[in-house]
Amino acid sequence: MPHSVATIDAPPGARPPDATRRASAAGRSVRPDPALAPIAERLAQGRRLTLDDGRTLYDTPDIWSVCELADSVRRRLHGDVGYYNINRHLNYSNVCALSCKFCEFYAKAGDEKAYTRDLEYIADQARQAVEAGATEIHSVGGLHPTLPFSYYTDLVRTIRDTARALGSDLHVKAFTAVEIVHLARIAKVYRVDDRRAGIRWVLERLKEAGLGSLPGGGAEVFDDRVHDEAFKGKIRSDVWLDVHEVAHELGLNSNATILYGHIEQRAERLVHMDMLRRAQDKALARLGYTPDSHGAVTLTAPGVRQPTPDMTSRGGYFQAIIPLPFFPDGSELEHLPGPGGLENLRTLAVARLMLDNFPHAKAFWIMQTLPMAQLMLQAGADDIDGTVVWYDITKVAGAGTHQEVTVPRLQKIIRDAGFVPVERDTLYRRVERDGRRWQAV
Ligand code: V47
Repeated sequence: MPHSVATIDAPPGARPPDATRRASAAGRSVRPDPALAPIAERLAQGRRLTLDDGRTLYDTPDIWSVCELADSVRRRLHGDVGYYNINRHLNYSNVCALSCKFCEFYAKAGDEKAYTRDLEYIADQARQAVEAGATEIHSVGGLHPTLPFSYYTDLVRTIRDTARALGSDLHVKAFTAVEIVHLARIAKVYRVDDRRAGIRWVLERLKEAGLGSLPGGGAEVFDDRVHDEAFKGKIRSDVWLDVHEVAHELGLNSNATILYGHIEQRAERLVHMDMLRRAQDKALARLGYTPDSHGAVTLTAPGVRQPTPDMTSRGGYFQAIIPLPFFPDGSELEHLPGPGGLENLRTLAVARLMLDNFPHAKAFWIMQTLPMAQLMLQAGADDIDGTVVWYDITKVAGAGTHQEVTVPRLQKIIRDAGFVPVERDTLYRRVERDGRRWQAV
């Protein structure tokens, strides 16, 4: 087996032999690709990768070395641990004022497939979640044109109260950034000239009702061209980032996604990743981390202490980057092929390497599939999400919304990939349990 670039020993700037360069130029796979040597060196020193490095990681035919580099970073952070959780997704309504071209989920009021869950349904889901030992409910929906603001605070309160009445608790991770802005509009507190005030008002009330964190959805690709072509009407990147920053200021953790493999270019994905890591630099500085002279805080350098939930008294932060591969079926962009397996693997690995200040990289098995999530555990991912149960936003061919996987299966998937399965809660604390009773340690 060729020498790993992750432990590359070529001197900096060493030129590859002619034959190797010729093979590289011809696009044949050469392992290790010498173009990756300076990147390996920067990673070994815990330095931030540039956008040019990102381009090299995407362009090299040596995808396995890219995965190996990402794996070495994830092992530095998480050793041989592979995380999963026991959760339940709850899509409260698919009725949406928007009609994003990539989305197959939305319906218009009155459509046959339109639904909006009442509080009784939500309480029942919470009850079932507690009975299954879940620690989290992940709830998102469309931008419903007429539901009042109180529906959303009631949704959160209902989940928490139902769980407590059963002697347990459920972390509510709910509402993407675009939903938060929609709620501010519904509550008539959104002002374009001071949007943060309205966002803050909404988040404070949701937090009071028991909201625990924000999911990473709705980020799509932070690029105006892609926005205008594929999801015009949705908030732009500056507003998405504002929502997460205000959430962090209020001590709420959040995640971030990137929806790739449709009309965007790889270069636009890299800019998206760069914008996310700059936003995380700010969040980590709020927690007391010292930025370098360029304002960067790097968590993947050897020996750096990772942020922990007890720090959220000072502010929240992004926990996980979750690359989401585009599912064309049923969307207005159905004619596009969607990303292939190697592109999914590479994008996960590149995201792990570029987002040096995100503690976790998640391979969301529902969209990646379980076999791909297993490969991704070896290519930078440390988390594959959870039991899920119901999921309506994307469905693999032929499957309905019941997309559940059991805990033993999740554990086996992780173990067979060479990692030790560890149950986590939403904030990545380890979970100890006795049947359906659990506590985070
Ligand atoms: O916001 C919509 C995306 C997201 C399609 O934070 C699509 O832990 C692919 O954000 N093909 C929702 N993707 C999912 C999401 C998520 C999932 C798991 C965990 C977490 C977390 C967050 O799904 C949407 C949108 O970006 N999406 N349509 C599609 N056709």
